[in-house]
Amino acid sequence: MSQTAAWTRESALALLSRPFNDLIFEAQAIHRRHFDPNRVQVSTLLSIKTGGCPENCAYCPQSAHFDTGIANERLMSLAEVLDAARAAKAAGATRFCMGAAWRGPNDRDLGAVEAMVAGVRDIGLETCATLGLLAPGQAERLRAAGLDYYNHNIDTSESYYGEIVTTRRYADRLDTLAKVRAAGIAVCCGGIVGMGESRGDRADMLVALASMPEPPESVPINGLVAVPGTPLADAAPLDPLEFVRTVAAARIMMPRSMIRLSAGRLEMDDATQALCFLAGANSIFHGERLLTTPNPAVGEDLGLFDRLGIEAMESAGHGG
Ligand code: SAM
Ligand code: DTB
Ligand code: SF4
Repeated sequence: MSQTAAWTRESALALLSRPFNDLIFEAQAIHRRHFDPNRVQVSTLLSIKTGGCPENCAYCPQSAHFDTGIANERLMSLAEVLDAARAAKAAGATRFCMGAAWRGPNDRDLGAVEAMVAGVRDIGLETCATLGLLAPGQAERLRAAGLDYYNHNIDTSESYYGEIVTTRRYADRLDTLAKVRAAGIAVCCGGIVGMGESRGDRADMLVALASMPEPPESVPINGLVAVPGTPLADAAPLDPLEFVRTVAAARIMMPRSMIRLSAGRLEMDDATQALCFLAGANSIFHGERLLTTPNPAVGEDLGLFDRLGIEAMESAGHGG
């Protein structure tokens, strides 16, 4: 089922629908061609600006449109961010990702983020930021400050996007992704599954990612964290095996990208996480908090790595 022709909705859907064992076997075979199967890259997240976001993403606890109990906080200070970065490094992370609940940064806030990026880099961590939509010139500024990766997810298929967000268009996301790429920053782009989308939507999302002029260096696959107060609070949980299928298809369709088993690990048992690594996931978010929601304890992750014979990667490096 390896293919060189461009992926289509039909071929991606056929891939996602293959017998489970065939799908996982192929994903693991492809994974081994490009990566050490027993190494996983570890990133830590920090919410540098929490809550009060003007966008209405139906999954997000930080949107000002929903009452989720998350207060609108100010941008963190440089010293607080650097303390958190040092702690993340000490806990074994190689990349530090700073997230802000903005539609996009204004120029003054961007100045503060530039200082954070430079400081985190000096600590010896790869830098990543996720700040929303970027205006012309902002990606270049971030690159000049030393930003290695920019996270900006397409989240779902283009046709399902309007069910999830109405304050911006799918095309706006693609526009920012193009700006990030043009500025020479590595792209981290993926999506969320379990939002009531169909397997066809998951196929479309993976095709969109795999068909970018250059596929993203990192592809986070998030399981929806259903947060009370958000419109998706009562979304029916996705079959864990369907999550594993999505990871496997991402690995096959983007053989050289890092596939990140992202949000939703707390809701997964260890065997499901192990299947995700077998299916080609080779990156996780490490640390007890994602942005606002909990993530497995550091000790639990290290214990799982130990049981699976997995070691944390030193550094993925650019393009890896
Ligand atoms: N505001 C910026 C933006 O939207 O790009 C950056 C922060 S935003 C929280 C980053 C990503 O987190 C979103 O694109 C989405 O994929 C993911 N995310 C947010 N809430 C989530 C949830 N409840 N479950 C899973 N993923 C979530
Ligand atoms: C990504 O794809 N997932 C991360 C990161 N990129 C920024 C965020 C997950 C957020 C989960 C909900 C929360 O903790 O607020
Ligand atoms: Fe705002 Fe990002 Fe949350 Fe959407 S996902 S509401 S843009 S913080």
